[in-house]
Amino acid sequence: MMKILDRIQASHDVKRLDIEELGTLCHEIREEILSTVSKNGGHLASNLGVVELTTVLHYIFDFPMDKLIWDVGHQSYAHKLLTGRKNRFHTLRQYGGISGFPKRDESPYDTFDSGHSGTSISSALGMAAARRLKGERGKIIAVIGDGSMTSGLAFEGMNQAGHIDQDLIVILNDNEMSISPNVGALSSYLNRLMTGQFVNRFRDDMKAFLETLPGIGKSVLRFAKQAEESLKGLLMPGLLFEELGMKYIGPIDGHRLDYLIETFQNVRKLRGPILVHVITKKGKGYPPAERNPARFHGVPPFDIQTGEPENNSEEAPPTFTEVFGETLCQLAKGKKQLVAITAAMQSGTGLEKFARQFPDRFYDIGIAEQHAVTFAAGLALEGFKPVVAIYSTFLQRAYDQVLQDVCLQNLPVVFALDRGGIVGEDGPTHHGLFDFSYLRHIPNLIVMVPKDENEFRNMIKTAVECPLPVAFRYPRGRGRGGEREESLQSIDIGKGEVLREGQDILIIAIGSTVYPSLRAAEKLAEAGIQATVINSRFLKPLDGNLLAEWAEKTGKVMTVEENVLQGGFGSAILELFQERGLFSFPFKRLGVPDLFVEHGSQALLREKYGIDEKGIFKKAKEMFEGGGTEFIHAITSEITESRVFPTQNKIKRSVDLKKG
Ligand SMILES: Cc1ncc(C[n+]2csc(CCOP(=O)(O)OP(=O)(O)O)c2C)c(N)n1
Repeated sequence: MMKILDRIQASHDVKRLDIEELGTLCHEIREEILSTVSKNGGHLASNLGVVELTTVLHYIFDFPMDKLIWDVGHQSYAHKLLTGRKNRFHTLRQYGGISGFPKRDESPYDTFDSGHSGTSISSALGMAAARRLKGERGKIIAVIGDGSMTSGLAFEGMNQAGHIDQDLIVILNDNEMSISPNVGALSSYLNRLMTGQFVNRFRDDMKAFLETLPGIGKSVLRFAKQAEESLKGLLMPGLLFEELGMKYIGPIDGHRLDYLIETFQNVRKLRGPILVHVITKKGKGYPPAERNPARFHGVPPFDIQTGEPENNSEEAPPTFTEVFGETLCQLAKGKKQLVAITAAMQSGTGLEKFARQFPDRFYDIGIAEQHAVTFAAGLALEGFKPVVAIYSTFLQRAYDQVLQDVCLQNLPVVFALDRGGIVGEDGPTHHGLFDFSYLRHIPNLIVMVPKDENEFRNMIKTAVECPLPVAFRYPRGRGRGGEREESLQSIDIGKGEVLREGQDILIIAIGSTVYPSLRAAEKLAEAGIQATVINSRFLKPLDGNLLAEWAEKTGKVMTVEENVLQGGFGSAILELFQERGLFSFPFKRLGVPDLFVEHGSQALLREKYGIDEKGIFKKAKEMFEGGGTEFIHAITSEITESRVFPTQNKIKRSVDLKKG
């Protein structure tokens, strides 16, 4: 039998349904999400929680004339299914398939590309302001979770929203969870609203007051009672939001279609900034996710019956994240000043064990990366050794704090940058491809990049013992396995290592590109080309003498990095050679070109951008065979190539944009 979902192309199809059909539609959406995410991986629990809310928004509002903005966007699957993407939904998060986040170039119903928390209110407010300036009609709606509401940006948006009095509907999707249980004062406040402490007190006060009014009191009371179920909370104060200048409506059961419909029918008629507080259950409808919403926040493919991940081999090497978490616990035992900080990513950054073992020295500060860094600066000033564990992409938020509050004051804060490089299916908002470029130029900061687990463990020790600001950056995924060296050794700051010697070409690699470079060198040897491979280990400071020595010995240099080429590792080596007056050899940089990398598996994307073993081999061979062919940066080329020209003080510019 044809499903209702198969007939839905857009909001106007949803509007034709009656309440029973809407219920069936919700059921079908859940099945579709569950089935697809179990195969492709993705954000399961958040999506299951907003099925009714999404369906009702499409039932009440007129998208895309009205605009719907999803904060983070990880919960937009139902929205995608209701807006013409059902047939492509099986390609979710796969290379060339539909994205796991809203994408404007994917659909006119996707209003704002998101992926990072807290952007919905500001972007919605901007659109609302634009509508007013243009004299256009239409509602602007931002849906934001209680976790994302803890980010400073959300409050900056609300602060302005209440002040400029634009028409704006903010829906607070409160499931009491960020990825882990939500934290902080805002979370406690919402919890009190939800459990009705405010509501009951207000209701009692209001009732007593109305009853004292002769004549009108009783009829108003009757009306208030009738309105209560559908307009639950219209009379109830969300004081915080009211004080910020927004009308507060709620809390409303986000799984009751009838309540949601009546509420939004009324909300639609209201003007000014409004906050609708909707209560949902993360993982709703799939018992394993309801029981453990944190584990099902973002999942790899799993078995629907058991909820267990596929390919869950006990023998698989540990992930870099796990190695980080374990090593930090090991170090924290002997170092009382060591504290760990996460911005709402306790499990994502591998800090669960640390939180259990050292609860007094663990801080989950909410989705507030800027605060995390400056908070760490304060701790460091008082003699502590804060380790801020953060995904590379999210530290982008706190660039100024790293520079200004930590490095300018030379404070010994450690930055553990997880998910450096290509992260895979989460795509452009989540790849950690800019950190080499945004950290390399900051004075006082040391940046280390491990090639494998043992080196990583030693780097963590080195960082924790270092009296300066240090960052180490590691990739998403598993390490190489192999024997674990139990005792930890400090690494000499700024020392690289020669892993293989050969006279024909020098390959300088860093982090995740070291082993592929070594494998490529083996293949090159089979083709009669002898490569030296240096593991730089440090992005900063560089081992200038070692690199210069081998550049001169081999006469051809190639750098390989999993970062954008602009301002990255290869650029650093070019600068180093320029400073040392080394101009007399061909130079090639491999890395990610000047574009935003799409979503897809890590392996596929590394291959596409030529930074896997195959790509390194191919380019090194070409370079060896092509000898001194001169190329200069081609903006449109996939791989930027450059040559250092043999003029001592002047870099001659070639206009030849021929590709290699
Ligand atoms: C700036 C930033 N930091 C961290 C994250 C990682 N992250 C993705 S979703 C999420 C939790 C969001 O919680 P909430 O907004 O309540 O949505 P829910 O998943 O509970 O529906 C976090 C921390 C992010 N996307 N952006």
